[in-house]
Amino acid sequence: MNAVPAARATPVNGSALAALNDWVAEVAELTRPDAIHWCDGSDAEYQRLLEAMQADGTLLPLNQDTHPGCWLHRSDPQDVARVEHLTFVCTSAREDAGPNNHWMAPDEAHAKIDGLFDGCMRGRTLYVVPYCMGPIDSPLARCGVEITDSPYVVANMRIMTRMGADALARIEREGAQGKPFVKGLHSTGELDPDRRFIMHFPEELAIKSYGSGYGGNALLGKKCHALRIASWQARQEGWLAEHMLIVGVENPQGETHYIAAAFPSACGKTNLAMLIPPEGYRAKGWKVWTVGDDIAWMHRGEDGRLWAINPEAGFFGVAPGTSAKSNPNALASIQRDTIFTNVAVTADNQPWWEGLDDRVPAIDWQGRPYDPANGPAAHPNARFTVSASQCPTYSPHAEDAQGVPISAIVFGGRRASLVPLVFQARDWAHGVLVGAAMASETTAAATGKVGVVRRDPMAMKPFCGYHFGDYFSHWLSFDQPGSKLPGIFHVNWFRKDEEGRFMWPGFGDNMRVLEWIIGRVTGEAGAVESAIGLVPEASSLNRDGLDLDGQTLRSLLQVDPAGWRHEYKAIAEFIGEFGERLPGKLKAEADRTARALDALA
Ligand code: OXD
Ligand code: MN
Repeated sequence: MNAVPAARATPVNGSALAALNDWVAEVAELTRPDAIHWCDGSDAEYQRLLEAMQADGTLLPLNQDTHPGCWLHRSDPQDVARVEHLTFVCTSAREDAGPNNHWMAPDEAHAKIDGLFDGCMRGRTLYVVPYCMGPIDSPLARCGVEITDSPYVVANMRIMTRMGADALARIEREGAQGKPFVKGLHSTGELDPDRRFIMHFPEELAIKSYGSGYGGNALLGKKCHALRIASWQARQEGWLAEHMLIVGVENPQGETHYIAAAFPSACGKTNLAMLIPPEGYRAKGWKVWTVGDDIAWMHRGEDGRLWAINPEAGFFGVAPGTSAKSNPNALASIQRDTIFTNVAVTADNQPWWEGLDDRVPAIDWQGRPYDPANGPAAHPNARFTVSASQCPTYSPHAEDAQGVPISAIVFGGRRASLVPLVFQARDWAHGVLVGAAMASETTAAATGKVGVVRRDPMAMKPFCGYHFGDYFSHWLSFDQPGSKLPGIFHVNWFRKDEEGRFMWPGFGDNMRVLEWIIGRVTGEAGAVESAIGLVPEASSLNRDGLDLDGQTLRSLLQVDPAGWRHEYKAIAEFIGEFGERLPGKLKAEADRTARALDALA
């Protein structure tokens, strides 16, 4: 592994809870709450929180006949997505954060954000939220404590993590062994975009977030801990914290292969994780099992394979576009006990969003009577928060302490042109290049312009807590004697024709691509070599029942050398930005592919 600065973590000699108590007291001294509540994670506590939020209008009950236990939260209209431009990685040395992160010196960052926290919880309750990322008994799981003044955040954390007394007990146990927990401090502040920061201090295993109540900015277990801080820890300790879904594909012989797939935010990870195979596959006995839809923590097992857990306990999924066609399992999951954020409602108070069905909503996400002149009824980044256990295809192995073995890693993005439906990397090093070179059109999951192609290595651009050059070296370091590494693939469901229509049907039909991927790792499926990797022959994809003509399928699998020469120039320029920290091996892989493309000119 690469040499990295040692962590300055919470001192937990003696009782970890003493360290926790001291920190809570210190935060209370700074933020001046009216009350302090230590969350135990019980049902009774959750019910009391819901009632209090209903009483003050933070949550509105939805139609309880059709959607029992479902609630609507309307966020501040200026607080609807992650804010990458206000997200900082604060390492002692600027270089360690890399050109891929906004950086601030730790002292300056603490001073700036502590100034905002000063007195901010007056009149509010400070909640102490102990949580565990990953199955509570898993050696791969990690704990944290979030201090927040938002009951909405507490309720979401209860769904998204293992929160409460069990996590606190684990924190105490691990403290006695000298293992630190991640400290996250959050306040919604005034929800003023000009007084908003999401700061990470990986060397201290600490997070401070001020001024937003929204998703990845505020539920600190998710992006802040399980990706930005965990990616830093993973590098130190020799594992991987990735922006990946985990899905199990069971064949008619009853063997299950697990696939981890990295797509940028709002590019269909939840849909792929919950895929329902086409009728012909179901009839033969193929099944799909959902382990996770957003984050994977992967460790090398004693058998040399990569084993993965989903550190989350719930789904914080994008609602718009979720329908009986795109994701029936998600729809079934969110019929009860779900918190909806920024969706519209129908006249009979059911949650509604664009793409759900052809009903006309009555009230938009801001609580106004629906008027198409005001834009979409649901915010394009409207979300549902739901326990993973409510998903009909939740894997019986999702809670396994050792995780599940990964057979294939898939990278992908939204690319309207050029990038084929699927190709396979030649080997691990080439696969790391394929991941590093990923690009995708931006979506509404983060504030900023939508639909612009940007490089998003391994879908981690907004989430890697350190220098991308070091991150690529870390990935390469897994290729060691004795490793039985997964095959690496790239997919693109989003190619468009000249009229701007999607060429590939997607959703359930993506199963055909997954079958080819599994066939490649088991040695059963054929492929042809191309300059960018191995592609299927059109005949090696199962077309039974597929509503797609042969010509379109062939063009989806074609590699256009001229277009790719251009792409590889852009890739060389992009990876060049990582300067001296770019591993030579990655540059050599890129040069090799560029030369192969030149030879075709
Ligand atoms: C998410 C995101 O919420 O990636 O998962 O933005
Ligand atoms: Mn995500």
